Amino acid sequence: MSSNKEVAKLFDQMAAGLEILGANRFRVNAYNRASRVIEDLTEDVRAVVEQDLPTAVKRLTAFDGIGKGMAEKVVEVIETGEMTELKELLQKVPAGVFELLEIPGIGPKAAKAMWEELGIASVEDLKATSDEDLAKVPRMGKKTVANIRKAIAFNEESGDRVPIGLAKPLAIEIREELAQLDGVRQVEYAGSLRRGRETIGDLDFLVACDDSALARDHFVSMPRVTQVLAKGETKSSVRVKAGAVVMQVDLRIVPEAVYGAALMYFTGSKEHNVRLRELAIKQGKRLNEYGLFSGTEERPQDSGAEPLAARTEQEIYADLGLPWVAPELREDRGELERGEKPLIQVSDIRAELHAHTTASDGRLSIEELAREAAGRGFHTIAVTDHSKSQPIANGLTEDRLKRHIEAIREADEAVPEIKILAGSEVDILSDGSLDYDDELLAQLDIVVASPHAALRQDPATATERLLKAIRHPLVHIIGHPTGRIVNRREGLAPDLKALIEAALESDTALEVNANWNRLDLRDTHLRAAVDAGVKIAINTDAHDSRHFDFISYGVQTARRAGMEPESCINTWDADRLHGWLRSKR
Ligand code: DGT
Ligand code: CA
Ligand code: CA
Ligand code: ZN
Repeated sequence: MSSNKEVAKLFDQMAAGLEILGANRFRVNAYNRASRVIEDLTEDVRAVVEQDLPTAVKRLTAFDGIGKGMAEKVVEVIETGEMTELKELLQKVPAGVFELLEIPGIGPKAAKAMWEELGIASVEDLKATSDEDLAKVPRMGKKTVANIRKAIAFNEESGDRVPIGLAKPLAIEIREELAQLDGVRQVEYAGSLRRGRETIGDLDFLVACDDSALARDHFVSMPRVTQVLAKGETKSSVRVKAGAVVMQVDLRIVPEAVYGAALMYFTGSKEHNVRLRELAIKQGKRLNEYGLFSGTEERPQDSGAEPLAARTEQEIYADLGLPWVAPELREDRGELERGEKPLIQVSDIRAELHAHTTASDGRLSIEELAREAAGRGFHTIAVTDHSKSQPIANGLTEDRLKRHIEAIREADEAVPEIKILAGSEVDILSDGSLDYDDELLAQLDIVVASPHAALRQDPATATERLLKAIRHPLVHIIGHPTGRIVNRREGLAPDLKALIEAALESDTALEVNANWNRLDLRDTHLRAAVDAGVKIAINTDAHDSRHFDFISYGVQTARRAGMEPESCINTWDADRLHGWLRSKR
């Protein structure tokens, strides 16, 4: 995590705290603005400060939105790791009141009101407060109270699980660190991360090495470790903190000869392991984390039995008469009967069909976006900026879109390596109508229709809304169909079966939005769509060049759904893809 984000967070907290204490608007705004500016800086704020301390304040004030006072605080934070003023503020406002702000729908004003009027100083307090009492808080209607209750329940359900997009980069760093140690022969993360789940409880590392003491000692003293939970012969556990991410990390050191068996066991899922063990027993064998053994005696390794297979996962699956099962499929959802059908992989993806430019809220120009996509070996990139009902995202009015189409046509000439499609991510309004009229939509090569607002509709209304968009003859793809945000917003809960039927009938594709905050459709819903034969698009929704990397999260979600490349329109060659797009014109 960049230090920009960490520093910005402190300023954010400061602003919220001041607001809770009823401080002057201008002061609150100064912190809010500084937080936003720092978070959006393209330079690393730490590097800016450390480049030359005596002139740091002066150079920081050159950034729009950072005055002298804020600049001094930035320098203090970078130099000392803390902000004195924030520490003082934390003496006055209980930490639990800040916790309230984590609940969607509760801002500083509401937190302040609840704290002052009812003495609510933690989420626990809030839970214990009756609806009647809560409704006594100024500007707190019945509906707000109901929404807060829902948000609390949702937060509890998602618990402390970390989104895969935050857990995976951390895991990759830890893996690199362990791999570099002398004598390490094998190292891999197992568990839910290897299976590609959308959120991760803890990280599970496996190491086979010559010097287990060295690996263990290094593991518990890695830079991000904040607490050592266990340090034992075969298993060690630590808590790490990297930016805003706090996770438990387990390390198991195993002999190389049984590495495959251990990797298989600790990759899970538990349910998949149970199935495999049942299968082994039917075959007169015993499977555990030390290998696959003949005979059904428990813990055969204790009596010195040699396993039939243990070194690699492949050998073990083969001995059970199975092809190797991709980790993403190991959820006991029929994977043992799947056979050798191909599973989609990142290298199959040849087109990006949902991306934004500076015309709306993206950071790249049309040409920059096209060159980025071409550099990734794609034959097609669709420019799909936001439509007019998204003013925060600088959505395009009809006139702007018409000019944008012309600019896209020109860019297409200028960048011959790739086909640039003129498109739109058009809003599906709350009643299912689209944000542009048909005449304008018909001029576009590709239409991605997505819900962005009114995401708390009841399921029946949401279903009608999405059905209308799916059946619209000019729509190719439904973008992030539910609008959910992992761990933060549930989004729409439409009747998926109805959507799938309609998508099949009207030949409309459903999207897997690969941004790890979305992963929408989610794996289980996607599986139903794939099984029914619906066309699927996997798009990164890129707003910047690095967002193209999100594709791996989308593809992993698709693999969890058992998707073959064929189902995904982004894998098709240019002729086939363009032909299908034209069939809706
Ligand atoms: P998480 O951490 O909640 O995201 O999910 P996992 O799947 O990583 O679960 P975790 O960390 O508790 O354990 C890692 C793997 O170890 C799990 O997927 C399967 C295996 N495992 C752990 N405990 C058991 C167990 O009691 N029985 C079996 N069969 N497998 C287990
Ligand atoms: Ca785990
Ligand atoms: Ca674990
Ligand atoms: Zn988008």
